[in-house]
Amino acid sequence: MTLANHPPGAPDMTALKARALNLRRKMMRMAAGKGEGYIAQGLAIADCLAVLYFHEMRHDSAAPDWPDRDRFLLSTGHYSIALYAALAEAGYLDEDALASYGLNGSALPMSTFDETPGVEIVGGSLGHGLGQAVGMAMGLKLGGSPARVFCEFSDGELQEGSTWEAAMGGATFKCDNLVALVDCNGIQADGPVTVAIEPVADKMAAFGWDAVDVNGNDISALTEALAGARKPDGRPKAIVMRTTPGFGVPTIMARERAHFVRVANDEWDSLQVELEKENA
Ligand SMILES: Cc1ncc(C[n+]2csc(CCOP(=O)(O)OP(=O)(O)O)c2C)c(N)n1
Ligand SMILES: [Mg+2]
Repeated sequence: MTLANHPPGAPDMTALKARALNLRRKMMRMAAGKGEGYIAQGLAIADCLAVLYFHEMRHDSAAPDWPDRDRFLLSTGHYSIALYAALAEAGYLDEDALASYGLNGSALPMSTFDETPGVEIVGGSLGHGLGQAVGMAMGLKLGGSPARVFCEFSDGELQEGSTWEAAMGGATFKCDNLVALVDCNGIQADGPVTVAIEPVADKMAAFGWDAVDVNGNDISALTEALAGARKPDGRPKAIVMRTTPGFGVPTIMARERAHFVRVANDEWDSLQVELEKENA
């Protein structure tokens, strides 16, 4: 299968910004429909997902099971709202299906399930994404596939030993087809991350990874970091993303506790207006 945009040429910043805004619009509609959700994290990783799905990754929504597709693994299953927005924007999900986000019996549960088209792993129990990503990257390489694996995980998960075991494995087994996207948003559920995880990029480098630290809400920094992560040099790559919860919607950005956002129905309307104003 050949894909028109690969290998990726120069990124089209205007197009990628428009995609990121579309993702944020979709997420705001989903959260408004449900009345609550993990919208702050979703808004924060919209830029990363826009760059992955519309620039960096080789994938085709007309062939979701294409064996050589690049994989995106969302380790933080509770960020599902962002993944669903990206999958709808990329043509894997019907736009109409988004309205069922988080409802009982929905195919789009608040924490990801791998039966949803385009969703590669089950989410919910944190600390397992990177281990699965290492296994997938090894398997693809052993099978001679050119596919790469992109794995998002969080600062909260850096407090779990399983993440560091996976980091050691990825380096040991020379998974240079693996890119970790570490979402350092500074929070974990009810407050700030409590265990001293910094300096994250230096620690990943000490574990044998090629690691960089970027502003995760800067599309041009993300495209540059991802271009740098294409090197087949025997090392797995880590992009440590500093993201701002609620990015793009000032009232959510200003919230002291943004892990789970629940506001009144009419407030959702004004938050959607804020998003449009910020991007006008
Ligand atoms: C193994 C495991 N322990 C605890 C939880 C409960 N939990 C859900 S979200 C969350 C916060 C984790 O921090 P982070 O992943 O950084 O999420 P953020 O607050 O930034 O959304 C926790 C502890 C879980 N889902 N899985
Ligand atoms: Mg966090």
